[in-house]
Amino acid sequence: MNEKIVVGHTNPDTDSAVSALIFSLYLTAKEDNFSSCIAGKLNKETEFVFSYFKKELPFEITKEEAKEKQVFLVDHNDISQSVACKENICGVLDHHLLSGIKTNQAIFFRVEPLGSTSTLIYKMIKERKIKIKKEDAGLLLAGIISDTLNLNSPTTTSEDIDFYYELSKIAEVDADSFSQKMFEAKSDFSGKSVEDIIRGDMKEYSFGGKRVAVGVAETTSFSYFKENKNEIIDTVKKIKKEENFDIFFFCAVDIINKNTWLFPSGEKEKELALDLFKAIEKEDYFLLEGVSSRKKEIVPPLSEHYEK
Ligand SMILES: [Mn+2]
Repeated sequence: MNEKIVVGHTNPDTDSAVSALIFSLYLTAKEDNFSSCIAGKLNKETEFVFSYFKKELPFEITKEEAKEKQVFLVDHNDISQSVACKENICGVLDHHLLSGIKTNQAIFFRVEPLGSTSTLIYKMIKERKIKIKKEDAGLLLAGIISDTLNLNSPTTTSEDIDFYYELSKIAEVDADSFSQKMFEAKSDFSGKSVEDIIRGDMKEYSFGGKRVAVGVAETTSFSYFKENKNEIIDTVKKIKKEENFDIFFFCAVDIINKNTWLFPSGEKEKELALDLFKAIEKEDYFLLEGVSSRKKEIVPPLSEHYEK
């Protein structure tokens, strides 16, 4: 029997890393031995969360290494964001739009439109009346905080809110001050190149046969992006070319004031920014006022545009 793993999407974020760890424990208790993995290097926010709760990091895995294993996907269901392929997927647990994924066999599949995969995992833990450890509750809380921007994202649901308070109680964590520390860690770009930042949270989609990619950097202030905008513009163009994307946007998101600076990589992207997002054209970038969610506000108009 092949080894079984639980893994989140490539360019892992906090929700995908904590989901892989906690859901591997859930599955191991329920049926079989699962280990947890991450599909790439962690960002500073996620590193902060794991060290805060003194948890060991899931180990990093490549597409090549994953071939030998049975792979349970958490926090994604899109092959273009995965180290898995349709031959070795053994389950999906997620909160994103459906990608039309095809598998070779019947698999466990649960997707709910919640603010985070962490929310869904805690829902399942409650359904089975399992007692959760203090640090594990803290990790799931961090997943909710990260994906819902501390309940401020338009993706936030009533279950996210309820579980946020329940989990912070169990974890004995003051969620507001903890979220501030997470967001400071997230906004620390020191030691990283502009290219690292643009590629750090980049997601790829296939819409109407087009390869569409959207990178996001969440921050508490635009100052880094103001200072580095020329290099950012050159780098988004370079990445689009290197990766052969049909469409590529990079978005800097001010998670405090909920505004997005959209950096288009070409003329087509500029057109889309004006048509689809009603963006306000600035000298070097486009302003999306009141926008903070790739999942709810940036990807759906792109998907609709190319799938129709
Ligand atoms: Mn997520």
